[in-house]
Amino acid sequence: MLTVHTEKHRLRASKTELYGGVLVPPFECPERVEIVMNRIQEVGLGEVIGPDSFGLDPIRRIHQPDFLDFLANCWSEWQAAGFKGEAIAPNWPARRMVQRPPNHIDGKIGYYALATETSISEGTWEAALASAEVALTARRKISEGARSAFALCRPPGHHATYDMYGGYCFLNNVAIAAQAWLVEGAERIAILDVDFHHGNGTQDIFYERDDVLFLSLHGEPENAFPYFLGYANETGSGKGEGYNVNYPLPENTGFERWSECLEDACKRISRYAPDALIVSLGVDTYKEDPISFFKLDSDDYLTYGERIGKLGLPTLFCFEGGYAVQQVGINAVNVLEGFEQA
Ligand code: SP5
Ligand code: ZN
Repeated sequence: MLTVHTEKHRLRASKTELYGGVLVPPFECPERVEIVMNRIQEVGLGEVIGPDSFGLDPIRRIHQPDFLDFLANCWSEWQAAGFKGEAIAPNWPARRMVQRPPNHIDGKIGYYALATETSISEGTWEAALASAEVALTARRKISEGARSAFALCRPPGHHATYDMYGGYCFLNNVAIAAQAWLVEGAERIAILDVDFHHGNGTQDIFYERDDVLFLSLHGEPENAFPYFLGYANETGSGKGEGYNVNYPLPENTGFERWSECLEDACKRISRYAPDALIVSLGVDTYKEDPISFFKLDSDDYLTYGERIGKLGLPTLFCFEGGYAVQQVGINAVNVLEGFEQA
C-alpha cells in the first residue's frame, strides 16, 4: 500500500497539554508518526511519497474562512498580546451568551475552541495544512487508480468542525478528502471512524447530508471525550436522516463486542454502495492506550483490517489517534496489512 507522509508534521510540536489540571507533555507527539514510519519500512508496506500542494480551495469547502484566518494568525496574536505560555482557551461563549468572535485573542481563541487540552504554538497551522495535503494527495492517488492508500496525517482531524479546533485536531482531514471526492464527481462517500473517540467534527460537518455516510465506533459520551456528542440517537437530520450511525461502547469493551459493531457498520456501508470509503484510523482502542478504555490487542487490528478489505471498496486510510506510542506502529500497520490480505 502506498503511504503519503511529510516531515512537516514535526512543526506541530506544542509542549503543553492541559490534563487533570496539570500542563503535561502532549500525548499527541511527533514520535507517533516516526514510529509508524519505522514500522512501514520494517514490513515493507510499499512506496512512501510526499504530499502535493492544493492551496486553500479544498479546505475552504469544509472550513469557515474566519476559522482559517484564526488558525493562521492565532500564535502571532497570542504572542503580540504578551502571553508567555502556549495558546490555550480560557473562556467560551457558553450557554445563553453571545455567539460572536471578539477581537482580543484571549476571547477569540475560546470562540474557536471546543476543548482546552489542545495548545496552539509556533508551526501548528503549517503542520495542520500539510496534514490535510497528505490526505488530499493520498485520495488523488486512489482516484488515479490505486486501490487504497495510507495518509499518515498528523495532526489528526476528526474532532475539528467547520469552525472549531480541539481534541488535538485543527483541520478535518477526512472531511476535506471526502468533499474533494464529491467535487470530482463521486456520488456517495462512506466514512468509517474506528478511533476510540467519537468523530464529532466529521459527524457535525455532514449531519444534514445524504452524500456522506458517517459511522463511528467509540467510547460512550457519558464517560469519554468529546463527551457532548456521539450518542446512538444521533442519526442525522433533514436529508441526512439515517446517514449518521454511532456505536457508543462502555468501559473495557474488548474485540468481541467491538467487532460486532464493526460488522454492523460494514453491512451498512455495503448497502450504501459508496464510490469510496475513508477510514478515520485511530489506534487508541488498544488495551494499553493511556487515555482510552477499550481492550483491543495487536492481532485484532489485522483481523479488522481484513474485514474492511473484504468490502472491496477503494479505501483511503487517514491516521487519527493512538497514544501507546511504542505500539502505534504495529497496530496501525496491522490494519493496513490485514486490509491487503483480504
Ligand atoms: C484524535 C484524538 O484521538 N483525540 C483525542 C483527544 C482527547 N483529549 C482529551 C483527553 C482527556 C483524557 N482524559 C481521560 C482520563 C483517563 N484516565
Ligand atoms: Zn482518539
